[in-house]
Amino acid sequence: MKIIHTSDWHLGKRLEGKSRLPEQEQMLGELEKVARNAGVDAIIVAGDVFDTVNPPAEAESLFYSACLSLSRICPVIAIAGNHDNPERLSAPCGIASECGILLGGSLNYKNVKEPFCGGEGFVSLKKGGERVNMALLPYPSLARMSQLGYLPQPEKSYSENVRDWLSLCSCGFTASDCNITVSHIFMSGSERANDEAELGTAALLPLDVLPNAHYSALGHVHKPQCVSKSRACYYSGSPLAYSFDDGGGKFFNLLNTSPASVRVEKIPIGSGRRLVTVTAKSFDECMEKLKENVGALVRVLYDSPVPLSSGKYAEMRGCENFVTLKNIYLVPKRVAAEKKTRTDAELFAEFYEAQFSEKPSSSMIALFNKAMNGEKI
Ligand SMILES: [Mn+2]
Repeated sequence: MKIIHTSDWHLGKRLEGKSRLPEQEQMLGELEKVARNAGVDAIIVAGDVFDTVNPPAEAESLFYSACLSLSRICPVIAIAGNHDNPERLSAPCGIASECGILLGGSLNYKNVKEPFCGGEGFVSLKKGGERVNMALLPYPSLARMSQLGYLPQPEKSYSENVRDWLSLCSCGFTASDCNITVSHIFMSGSERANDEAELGTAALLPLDVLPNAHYSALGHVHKPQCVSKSRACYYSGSPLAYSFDDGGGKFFNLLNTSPASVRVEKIPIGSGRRLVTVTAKSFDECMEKLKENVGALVRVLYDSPVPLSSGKYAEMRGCENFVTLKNIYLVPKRVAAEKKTRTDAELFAEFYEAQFSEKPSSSMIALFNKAMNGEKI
């Protein structure tokens, strides 16, 4: 069978207030095309479907319409990540199951409909003589598992509890078929982007929490990677770059399964804008670099002692691809020390001159001194 593994869509996510929904829509269109062209038999979304537990309606609308389009090609399986509300994700499971969509927010898959068959913690799919078993564990925080009735054993560590929950989910694994673990967890040995803030407080887990499977389809870390070849443990990564540090390629993992084995192929994703960081020493240079990077989303590191006027900053914000500006100019220590020995009026005069290219008038300085003294002006 052919199965696509993807995760961390974060539908509804904004970058410093900038909507990524058009790119997310484009990416889902691309996924549909890949699935159709490759003749895919199932699509796995390993958590963080949405960016927040209370996603905006436009993100939900995109998810359900994409699921419906994808379900016309093959069954879709999505589990909850730490960013999803598991109950909310699986709330429409009745309607979804009519369309061959499985929304996994719990461990109960006993009543799933065709084409799935399942039990506690697992589902299976059949095609011809081939069967693929999937152990499905949504983001297993202690609180969430307790809510589902899977109480952690207090005498055991968190890792040991996760191992137990995963082993429960793997009870549908069979020796003669292909077995896949699907979860949203943080494996030790995985490499993440520096400013990847999505990972929250999830604890690092050792590889041996994973049951023996032919492939582990994980979500959580946004950088695509194979954590362990021998244990076939993979993060598909997010399909779009969501942090400025995340500069690598983006992929859908295409699994070619046969009884008791999986071959992995990475399908590059063309959708989505690049996230670019530029450094500029003047306003003009900022504008130049923004022009050079039309199409990307740009973070400007501003390295100048001359502050930007509010008018110029507004002009910069007016550029469609501008995301954020960070002042990185370091006041030399000597200057900082000198500033301490000068009066407020002297510092004001210097600032005024830098802003308006002329010295402040004596009446302006008098006004400044009055204001500093708390006098009425
Ligand atoms: Mn995520």
